[in-house]
Amino acid sequence: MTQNRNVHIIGAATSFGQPKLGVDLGPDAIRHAGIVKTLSELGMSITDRGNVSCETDGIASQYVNRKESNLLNYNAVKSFNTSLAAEVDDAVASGAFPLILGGDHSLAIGSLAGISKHYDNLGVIWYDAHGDLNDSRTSPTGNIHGMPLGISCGFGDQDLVNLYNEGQKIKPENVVLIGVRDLDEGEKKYIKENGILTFTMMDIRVKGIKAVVGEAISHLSERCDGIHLSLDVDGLDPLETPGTGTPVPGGLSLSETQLAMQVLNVSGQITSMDLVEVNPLLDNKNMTAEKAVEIAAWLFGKKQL
Ligand code: B3U
Ligand code: MN
Ligand code: MN
Repeated sequence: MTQNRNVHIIGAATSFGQPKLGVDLGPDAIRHAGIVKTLSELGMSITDRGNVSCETDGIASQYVNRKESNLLNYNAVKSFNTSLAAEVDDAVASGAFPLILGGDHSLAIGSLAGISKHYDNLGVIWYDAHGDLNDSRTSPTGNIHGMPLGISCGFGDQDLVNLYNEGQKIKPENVVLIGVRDLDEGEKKYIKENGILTFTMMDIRVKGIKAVVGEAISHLSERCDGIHLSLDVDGLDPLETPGTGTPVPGGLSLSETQLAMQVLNVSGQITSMDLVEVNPLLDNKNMTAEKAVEIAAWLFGKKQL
Protein backbone atom coordinates (compact mmCIF):
# COMPACT_ATOMS: atom_id res chain seq x y z
CA MET A 1 0.00 0.00 0.00
CA THR A 2 1.23 3.52 -0.66
CA GLN A 3 0.02 6.37 1.45
CA ASN A 4 -2.95 8.36 0.14
CA ARG A 5 -1.71 11.78 -1.05
CA ASN A 6 -5.15 13.40 -1.01
CA VAL A 7 -5.36 14.84 2.50
CA HIS A 8 -8.39 16.49 4.09
CA ILE A 9 -7.59 18.57 7.17
CA ILE A 10 -10.44 18.70 9.69
CA GLY A 11 -10.20 21.06 12.67
CA ALA A 12 -11.64 19.57 15.86
CA ALA A 13 -11.60 22.67 18.06
CA THR A 14 -12.87 21.04 21.23
CA SER A 15 -11.80 21.45 24.83
CA PHE A 16 -14.82 19.68 26.32
CA GLY A 17 -12.92 16.50 27.19
CA GLN A 18 -10.87 18.21 29.90
CA PRO A 19 -11.06 21.39 32.03
CA LYS A 20 -8.15 23.56 30.79
CA LEU A 21 -8.79 26.50 28.49
CA GLY A 22 -6.95 26.82 25.18
CA VAL A 23 -6.77 23.34 23.65
CA ASP A 24 -9.68 24.33 21.38
CA LEU A 25 -7.21 26.79 19.79
CA GLY A 26 -4.94 23.88 18.82
CA PRO A 27 -6.17 23.45 15.22
CA ASP A 28 -5.59 27.14 14.42
CA ALA A 29 -2.17 27.08 16.13
CA ILE A 30 -1.20 24.15 13.86
CA ARG A 31 -2.49 26.06 10.83
CA HIS A 32 -0.44 29.13 11.85
CA ALA A 33 2.59 26.86 12.13
CA GLY A 34 2.17 26.07 8.42
CA ILE A 35 0.56 22.64 8.11
CA VAL A 36 -1.01 23.34 4.69
CA LYS A 37 2.14 24.82 3.12
CA THR A 38 4.44 22.15 4.60
CA LEU A 39 2.36 19.19 3.41
CA SER A 40 1.70 20.82 0.02
CA GLU A 41 5.44 21.21 -0.53
CA LEU A 42 5.77 17.46 0.04
CA GLY A 43 3.47 16.91 -2.93
CA MET A 44 0.26 16.28 -1.02
CA SER A 45 -3.02 17.62 -2.32
CA ILE A 46 -4.46 19.43 0.70
CA THR A 47 -8.03 20.51 1.36
CA ASP A 48 -8.63 22.35 4.62
CA ARG A 49 -12.26 21.70 5.54
CA GLY A 50 -12.08 24.23 8.40
CA ASN A 51 -13.22 23.63 11.94
CA VAL A 52 -16.21 21.41 12.64
CA SER A 53 -19.08 23.47 13.90
CA CYS A 54 -21.70 22.08 16.18
CA GLU A 55 -24.38 23.01 18.65
CA THR A 56 -23.12 22.62 22.18
CA ASP A 57 -24.40 23.98 25.44
CA GLY A 58 -21.83 26.75 25.32
CA ILE A 59 -18.62 27.49 27.12
CA ALA A 60 -20.37 29.01 30.16
CA SER A 61 -21.82 25.65 31.06
CA GLN A 62 -18.49 23.90 30.68
CA TYR A 63 -17.96 23.35 34.38
CA VAL A 64 -21.49 22.38 35.35
CA ASN A 65 -22.77 20.29 32.48
CA ARG A 66 -22.26 16.83 33.94
CA LYS A 67 -24.27 13.72 33.42
CA GLU A 68 -24.49 11.71 36.61
CA SER A 69 -21.60 12.89 38.76
CA ASN A 70 -18.37 12.53 36.93
CA LEU A 71 -18.39 12.88 33.14
CA LEU A 72 -17.31 16.45 32.45
CA ASN A 73 -19.27 18.18 29.64
CA TYR A 74 -20.98 14.91 28.71
CA ASN A 75 -23.63 16.45 26.43
CA ALA A 76 -21.17 18.74 24.70
CA VAL A 77 -18.74 15.87 24.07
CA LYS A 78 -21.54 13.76 22.59
CA SER A 79 -22.86 16.50 20.37
CA PHE A 80 -19.42 17.63 19.18
CA ASN A 81 -18.32 14.11 18.32
CA THR A 82 -21.50 13.36 16.41
CA SER A 83 -20.77 16.36 14.14
CA LEU A 84 -17.10 15.41 13.84
CA ALA A 85 -17.94 11.80 12.93
CA ALA A 86 -20.13 12.99 10.04
CA GLU A 87 -17.40 15.28 8.72
CA VAL A 88 -14.73 12.57 8.94
CA ASP A 89 -17.07 9.99 7.36
CA ASP A 90 -17.61 12.39 4.44
CA ALA A 91 -13.85 12.93 4.00
CA VAL A 92 -13.15 9.18 3.90
CA ALA A 93 -16.12 8.57 1.56
CA SER A 94 -14.59 11.10 -0.86
CA GLY A 95 -11.40 9.02 -0.97
CA ALA A 96 -9.29 11.32 1.19
CA PHE A 97 -6.88 10.71 4.06
CA PRO A 98 -8.48 12.52 7.02
CA LEU A 99 -6.00 14.49 9.19
CA ILE A 100 -7.90 15.59 12.29
CA LEU A 101 -6.33 18.45 14.26
CA GLY A 102 -7.17 18.86 17.93
CA GLY A 103 -8.36 19.73 20.28
CA ASP A 104 -8.46 17.41 23.25
CA HIS A 105 -8.30 13.64 22.73
CA SER A 106 -12.03 13.07 23.33
CA LEU A 107 -12.29 13.95 19.61
CA ALA A 108 -11.07 10.43 18.80
CA ILE A 109 -14.55 9.16 19.74
CA GLY A 110 -15.88 11.00 16.69
CA SER A 111 -12.95 10.47 14.37
CA LEU A 112 -12.94 6.70 14.96
CA ALA A 113 -16.74 6.56 14.61
CA GLY A 114 -16.51 8.24 11.18
CA ILE A 115 -13.47 6.33 9.94
CA SER A 116 -14.32 2.82 11.20
CA LYS A 117 -17.51 2.78 9.11
CA HIS A 118 -15.28 2.31 6.07
CA TYR A 119 -13.26 -0.66 7.37
CA ASP A 120 -14.03 -4.20 8.50
CA ASN A 121 -11.06 -4.35 10.83
CA LEU A 122 -9.54 -0.95 11.54
CA GLY A 123 -6.21 -0.97 13.40
CA VAL A 124 -5.18 1.84 15.74
CA ILE A 125 -1.77 3.03 16.88
CA TRP A 126 -2.22 5.15 20.03
CA TYR A 127 0.94 7.27 20.49
CA ASP A 128 0.42 8.80 23.94
CA ALA A 129 1.75 9.05 27.50
CA HIS A 130 -1.69 7.80 28.59
CA GLY A 131 -3.86 4.80 27.78
CA ASP A 132 -7.11 6.78 27.44
CA LEU A 133 -8.88 3.56 28.48
CA ASN A 134 -10.86 4.81 31.49
CA ASP A 135 -14.59 4.77 32.01
CA SER A 136 -16.68 6.73 34.50
CA ARG A 137 -15.84 4.26 37.27
CA THR A 138 -12.09 3.96 36.74
CA SER A 139 -11.40 7.60 35.83
CA PRO A 140 -9.71 9.65 38.56
CA THR A 141 -10.84 12.91 36.91
CA GLY A 142 -14.11 12.47 35.00
CA ASN A 143 -12.34 13.97 31.96
CA ILE A 144 -13.53 12.23 28.81
CA HIS A 145 -10.17 12.80 27.05
CA GLY A 146 -8.94 9.96 29.29
CA MET A 147 -11.59 7.60 27.85
CA PRO A 148 -11.80 7.69 24.01
CA LEU A 149 -9.84 4.51 23.29
CA GLY A 150 -11.90 2.50 25.80
CA ILE A 151 -15.13 3.94 24.40
CA SER A 152 -14.09 3.11 20.83
CA CYS A 153 -13.42 -0.48 21.96
CA GLY A 154 -16.98 -0.67 23.34
CA PHE A 155 -16.11 -0.05 27.00
CA GLY A 156 -17.91 2.53 29.14
CA ASP A 157 -20.88 4.84 28.61
CA GLN A 158 -23.09 3.08 26.06
CA ASP A 159 -24.43 6.28 24.45
CA LEU A 160 -20.84 7.26 23.65
CA VAL A 161 -20.00 3.69 22.54
CA ASN A 162 -22.96 3.77 20.14
CA LEU A 163 -22.29 7.30 18.90
CA TYR A 164 -22.86 7.77 15.13
CA ASN A 165 -23.24 4.03 14.51
CA GLU A 166 -24.06 1.13 16.76
CA GLY A 167 -21.48 -0.78 18.71
CA GLN A 168 -17.76 -1.11 19.17
CA LYS A 169 -15.71 0.76 16.53
CA ILE A 170 -12.44 -1.13 17.00
CA LYS A 171 -11.37 -4.39 18.54
CA PRO A 172 -8.87 -4.29 21.44
CA GLU A 173 -6.67 -6.80 19.61
CA ASN A 174 -6.35 -4.27 16.78
CA VAL A 175 -4.89 -1.60 19.10
CA VAL A 176 -1.23 -0.86 19.85
CA LEU A 177 -0.19 1.58 22.58
CA ILE A 178 3.17 3.35 22.15
CA GLY A 179 4.84 5.62 24.70
CA VAL A 180 2.65 4.98 27.74
CA ARG A 181 4.01 5.96 31.14
CA ASP A 182 0.98 7.15 33.13
CA LEU A 183 -1.71 4.46 33.45
CA ASP A 184 -4.49 4.31 36.03
CA GLU A 185 -5.20 1.01 37.81
CA GLY A 186 -8.39 0.31 35.84
CA GLU A 187 -6.52 0.92 32.59
CA LYS A 188 -3.80 -1.57 33.53
CA LYS A 189 -6.48 -4.15 34.24
CA TYR A 190 -8.22 -3.45 30.93
CA ILE A 191 -4.94 -3.81 28.99
CA LYS A 192 -4.19 -7.16 30.64
CA GLU A 193 -7.70 -8.56 30.33
CA ASN A 194 -7.99 -7.61 26.67
CA GLY A 195 -4.43 -8.38 25.61
CA ILE A 196 -3.71 -4.94 24.15
CA LEU A 197 -0.24 -4.83 22.63
CA THR A 198 1.49 -2.18 24.74
CA PHE A 199 4.92 -0.59 24.43
CA THR A 200 5.72 1.46 27.53
CA MET A 201 8.54 3.99 27.59
CA MET A 202 10.64 1.30 29.28
CA ASP A 203 9.97 -1.12 26.38
CA ILE A 204 11.04 1.65 23.99
CA ARG A 205 14.24 2.28 25.97
CA VAL A 206 15.06 -1.44 25.77
CA LYS A 207 14.05 -2.22 22.16
CA GLY A 208 14.37 1.12 20.42
CA ILE A 209 11.55 3.00 18.71
CA LYS A 210 12.32 1.63 15.24
CA ALA A 211 11.83 -1.99 16.36
CA VAL A 212 8.72 -1.07 18.37
CA VAL A 213 6.99 0.66 15.45
CA GLY A 214 8.03 -2.23 13.19
CA GLU A 215 6.37 -4.71 15.60
CA ALA A 216 3.26 -2.54 15.78
CA ILE A 217 2.96 -2.47 11.99
CA SER A 218 3.52 -6.20 11.56
CA HIS A 219 0.98 -6.98 14.32
CA LEU A 220 -1.66 -4.76 12.71
CA SER A 221 -1.03 -5.30 9.01
CA GLU A 222 -1.63 -9.04 9.40
CA ARG A 223 -5.18 -8.52 10.57
CA CYS A 224 -6.31 -4.99 9.62
CA ASP A 225 -7.57 -3.35 6.43
CA GLY A 226 -6.49 0.15 7.52
CA ILE A 227 -4.47 1.73 10.33
CA HIS A 228 -5.40 4.92 12.14
CA LEU A 229 -2.65 6.82 13.96
CA SER A 230 -3.92 8.76 16.99
CA LEU A 231 -0.99 10.91 18.09
CA ASP A 232 -1.25 12.83 21.36
CA VAL A 233 1.60 15.35 21.59
CA ASP A 234 1.99 14.44 25.28
CA GLY A 235 3.49 11.15 24.02
CA LEU A 236 6.59 13.25 23.44
CA ASP A 237 8.64 14.57 26.32
CA PRO A 238 7.36 17.91 27.69
CA LEU A 239 10.78 19.44 26.90
CA GLU A 240 9.85 18.97 23.22
CA THR A 241 6.11 19.69 23.39
CA PRO A 242 5.37 21.83 26.47
CA GLY A 243 2.07 23.19 25.11
CA THR A 244 -0.19 20.42 26.31
CA GLY A 245 -2.57 19.97 29.25
CA THR A 246 -1.23 16.88 31.01
CA PRO A 247 2.53 16.66 30.39
CA VAL A 248 4.33 13.59 31.74
CA PRO A 249 8.16 13.58 31.99
CA GLY A 250 10.23 10.80 30.46
CA GLY A 251 8.62 10.76 27.02
CA LEU A 252 9.73 10.22 23.44
CA SER A 253 12.19 12.65 21.95
CA LEU A 254 11.53 14.52 18.74
CA SER A 255 14.10 12.46 16.86
CA GLU A 256 12.56 9.19 18.10
CA THR A 257 9.21 10.50 16.89
CA GLN A 258 10.78 11.43 13.55
CA LEU A 259 12.06 7.85 13.20
CA ALA A 260 8.67 6.44 14.22
CA MET A 261 6.90 8.53 11.57
CA GLN A 262 9.45 7.61 8.91
CA VAL A 263 8.94 3.90 9.61
CA LEU A 264 5.17 4.42 9.32
CA ASN A 265 5.65 6.37 6.08
CA VAL A 266 7.77 3.63 4.53
CA SER A 267 5.17 1.02 5.57
CA GLY A 268 2.54 2.86 3.52
CA GLN A 269 -0.08 1.49 5.93
CA ILE A 270 -1.42 4.59 7.69
CA THR A 271 -4.86 5.56 6.39
CA SER A 272 -5.89 8.36 8.80
CA MET A 273 -4.50 10.44 11.66
CA ASP A 274 -5.47 12.49 14.73
CA LEU A 275 -2.93 15.08 15.91
CA VAL A 276 -4.19 16.16 19.32
CA GLU A 277 -3.79 17.98 22.64
CA VAL A 278 -1.90 21.01 21.29
CA ASN A 279 -2.71 23.86 23.69
CA PRO A 280 -1.21 27.19 22.55
CA LEU A 281 -2.13 28.91 25.84
CA LEU A 282 0.25 26.58 27.67
CA ASP A 283 2.93 26.75 24.98
CA ASN A 284 6.17 28.61 24.41
CA LYS A 285 6.00 30.66 21.16
CA ASN A 286 3.83 28.07 19.40
CA MET A 287 6.68 25.52 19.44
CA THR A 288 4.34 22.59 20.15
CA ALA A 289 2.23 23.37 17.08
CA GLU A 290 5.45 23.71 15.06
CA LYS A 291 6.56 20.28 16.25
CA ALA A 292 3.12 18.91 15.37
CA VAL A 293 3.63 20.14 11.80
CA GLU A 294 7.07 18.49 11.68
CA ILE A 295 5.61 15.21 12.93
CA ALA A 296 2.92 15.24 10.23
CA ALA A 297 5.56 16.13 7.62
CA TRP A 298 7.63 13.05 8.50
CA LEU A 299 4.56 10.85 8.32
CA PHE A 300 3.90 12.25 4.84
CA GLY A 301 7.41 11.56 3.63
CA LYS A 302 9.62 14.51 4.55
CA LYS A 303 13.29 13.51 4.35
CA GLN A 304 16.26 14.96 6.18
CA LEU A 305 18.30 15.22 2.98
N1 B3U B 1 -5.50 9.06 33.08
C1 B3U B 1 -5.89 10.38 33.55
C2 B3U B 1 -5.02 11.46 32.96
C3 B3U B 1 -5.09 11.69 31.51
C4 B3U B 1 -5.56 10.91 30.52
N2 B3U B 1 -5.39 11.52 29.36
C5 B3U B 1 -4.84 12.64 29.61
N3 B3U B 1 -4.66 12.77 30.90
N4 B3U B 1 -4.45 13.54 28.69
C6 B3U B 1 -7.38 10.62 33.26
O1 B3U B 1 -7.84 11.73 33.56
O2 B3U B 1 -8.07 9.73 32.79
MN1 MN C 1 -4.50 11.07 24.86
MN1 MN D 1 -2.06 11.85 26.74
